[in-house]
Amino acid sequence: MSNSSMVTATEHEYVLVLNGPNLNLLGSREPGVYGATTLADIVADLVACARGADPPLRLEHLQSNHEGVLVDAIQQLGPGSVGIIINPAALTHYSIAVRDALVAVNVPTVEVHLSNIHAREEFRHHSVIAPVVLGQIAGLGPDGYRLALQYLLGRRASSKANR
Ligand code: CA2
Repeated sequence: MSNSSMVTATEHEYVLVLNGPNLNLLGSREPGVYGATTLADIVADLVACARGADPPLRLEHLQSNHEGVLVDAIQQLGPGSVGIIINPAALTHYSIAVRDALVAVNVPTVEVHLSNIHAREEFRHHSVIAPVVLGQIAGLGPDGYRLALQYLLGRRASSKANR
C-alpha cells in the first residue's frame, strides 16, 4: 500500500466539533469576556492539530444558533465520529434536547467553555450537559478546544492499542 493511500485510509475518521448560539460572534464583541480569537481561528487551530495527529484525522465543524440544527448534527454525524467536542453556549444551561441527543449517540464527548462558567453568574454554574459527557473544560479560552482534541486523540490511540 502506498503512503498516500494509507493516509486516505484513515481520513474517514473525524472529530465532530459543535458550537452553539452566538459563538459566531467571537472576536467581534465582548472581547473582555470571550477574548479576541475568532471561531475561524479556533477551528483552523483544531484542523492543524487533527492533521498533525498520527494517524491524521478530519474535523467536521458546525456552529449554529438553532438547537434543532445541533441536535440533527449530533444524530447524523455523531455516530460515525471518533468523538465530539461541544460548546453548547447558552444551551448548556437548559437544553434537554442536546443532552438527550448526546446520550442517544453515546460517543466520547468533551464539553468546552471559553469562560469559567463557575465563576460567572449563578445561572451559568449549572450545566445540563456535564452529567452525560466525559468531562468539561471551562475557563481556559481557546486552549480548551485543543486540550479536548488532544484528549480524544489519546483515547483513540489507546482504544486502538487495546484491540
Ligand atoms: O464560556 C463559554 O464558552 C460559554 O459557553 C459561552 C456562551 C455562554 O452562554 C455560556 O454560559 C458560556 C455565550 C456564547 C456567546 O458568545 C459571544 C461571543 C462574542 C460576543 C457575544 C457573545
